[in-house]
Amino acid sequence: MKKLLLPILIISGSPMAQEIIEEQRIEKLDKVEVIESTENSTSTVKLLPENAHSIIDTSDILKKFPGANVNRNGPLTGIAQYRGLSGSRVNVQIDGTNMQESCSNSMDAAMSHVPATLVDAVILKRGISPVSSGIESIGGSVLVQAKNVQGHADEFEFGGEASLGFSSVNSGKKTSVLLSLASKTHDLYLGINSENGDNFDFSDGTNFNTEYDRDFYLMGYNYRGEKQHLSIKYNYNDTGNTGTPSLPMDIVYAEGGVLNVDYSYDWSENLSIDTMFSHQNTDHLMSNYLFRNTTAKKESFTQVNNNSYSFVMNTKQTFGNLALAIEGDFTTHQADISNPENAMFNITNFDTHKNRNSFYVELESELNKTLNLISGMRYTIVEMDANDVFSSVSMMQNQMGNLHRILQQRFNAANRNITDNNIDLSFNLQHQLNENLSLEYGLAYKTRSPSYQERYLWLPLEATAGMADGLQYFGNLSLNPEHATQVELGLNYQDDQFTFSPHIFYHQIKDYIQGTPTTSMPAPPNTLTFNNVDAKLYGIDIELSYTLSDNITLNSVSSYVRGQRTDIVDNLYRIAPLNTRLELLYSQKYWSLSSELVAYHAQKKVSLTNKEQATAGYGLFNLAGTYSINKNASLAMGINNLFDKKYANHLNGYNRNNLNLDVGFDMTNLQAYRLPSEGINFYATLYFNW
Ligand SMILES: [Cu+2]
Repeated sequence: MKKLLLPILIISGSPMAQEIIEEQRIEKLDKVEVIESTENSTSTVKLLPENAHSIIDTSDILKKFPGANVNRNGPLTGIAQYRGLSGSRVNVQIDGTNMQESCSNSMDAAMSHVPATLVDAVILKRGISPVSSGIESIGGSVLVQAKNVQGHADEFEFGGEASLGFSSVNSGKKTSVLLSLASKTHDLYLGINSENGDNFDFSDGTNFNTEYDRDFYLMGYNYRGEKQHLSIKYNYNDTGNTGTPSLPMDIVYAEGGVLNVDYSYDWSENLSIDTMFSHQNTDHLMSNYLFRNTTAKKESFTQVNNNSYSFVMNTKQTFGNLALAIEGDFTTHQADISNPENAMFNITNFDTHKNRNSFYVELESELNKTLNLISGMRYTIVEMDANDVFSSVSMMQNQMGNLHRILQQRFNAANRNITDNNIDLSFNLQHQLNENLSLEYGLAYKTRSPSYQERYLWLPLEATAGMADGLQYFGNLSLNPEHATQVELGLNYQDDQFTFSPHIFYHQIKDYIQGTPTTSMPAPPNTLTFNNVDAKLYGIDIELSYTLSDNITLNSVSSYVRGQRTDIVDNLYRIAPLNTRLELLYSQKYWSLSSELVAYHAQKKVSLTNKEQATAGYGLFNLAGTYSINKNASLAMGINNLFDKKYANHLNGYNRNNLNLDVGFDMTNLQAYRLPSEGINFYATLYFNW
């Protein structure tokens, strides 16, 4: 499967590249490296691990990728966005497992699962992801690789690394340790991360409540035989009281993780098999009174349970490299709303399952010396169902009781067992024009089945996978899957001094799932119902790097995406505005300095249907430095938002916390106050390795 990766972008180092990186670490800290891949002559961009030093949440790394961004609902709640699509449209995998969110509002967002200190690499397949990258990948694929180790010596060797970090804007502290015992054939490792922070400051005050508290553990074992590899990994995320001010509730806790077993066997040079099994279980409690002043106390307890499998056969044939695979997953979601002061109050929000079984075939063929084609076809059966629901409110003899009673009866009487038969196709053609210049053409047809929220949200609630638009939604049992036709054209130029890669794309999405004004009755005013509409997204993202001298490099990433409805005149909701990053890096043998300009355009192309408010543009200036103290220790420090600019990131939502006085709150208008982002922040991180 890994052989079929398209141009990928990697932030921080992968274990395979660790040796190369070790050598370059001192000299090229923070440099974006363009490495020629030997596999398909496609370029791979890498940033070194130290680049994550100012980041709390792993998803923030996405802002450095062309075309990518993050919808942030809290300090540990970052939802991946790629080219204007987010949520379940983006296939986020942690160590090869499709990560499931327990929270019906995605507070435990998949990309936030592994803390930045224990992430080895974040890989984004730029452009159209081949069908092999995931079961539903309409909005692209993001892979997070947690840290791992690989020994090289005959005898076991102890190894380890540790980091200690501080950030001033929120008095944030983080500590991480990774210990390993590794040899040529066996590796054992254990990683621990602990972090917490207070509410962050901005120039006019404090953003209440953005505090966070999390511990994270990972452990694993690898076996490398001559023909077979086995790896067993387990991770566990223990998030405590953590704010999500753009959502109606906050995180009381989210506890759970993934067990992943991967086994591969090389039958011969031309045939190998790769099998994977994983299990995930996460429990989560959220409440509307933890950090807020509430008279009507509510809490929601959610659980996710997932088992997934994959069986991939890779063969080398005369006509190319062929991959055949069967994979799938079985997921249950439960969410129950209760009132801690009234034991009689009880609402089944969700009690659903979603089973996906999928088959794909993918072929990588060298058509001639300059043309490389990856073509794939995937067939997926998605089967979903929901159990009967109950609301204690339905027993009340008033208007609210009437609403709950009718909706509950209607839902329980409906057929909720739904099966979708989905087909995905993808073609990626790489054309090497000369030594320095290549063109990429992509064409795909991708499908996504509705999420359990989009299908089964039977009561009008804001349980919408972190949309954070302040609106209540109804699910819809008659939704069709989304179908996207995607076209991509990319140019990659690379010489000793200069790299330049602009990519343009166009997506036409039929049956795009979007909330539209509710027409069914009874319904509270201003409620939306998930519906199939039509949409298109198009844009360009550009990556550029210029080596001015041995010590000075200029790096830049720019992204533009436009999302529109095509059935009516409206814009798509929560789309990143035009943005660019320009970094000037000066590096010496033992230290480096970088200055970065980040500029975001205003976003006025907002969704009227979602009552989305425009945001102003802004520019930020960041400074960073690194110093290698000795062979075993280094220091990274910097200042973000040097001029303490007050700004609102368009993707961070509105304040929903009524105690967040410095930001402002209006109960009658939930879109009244955009959440401000961090003011000036000084941070420092010490690294050790042995
Ligand atoms: Cu939640």
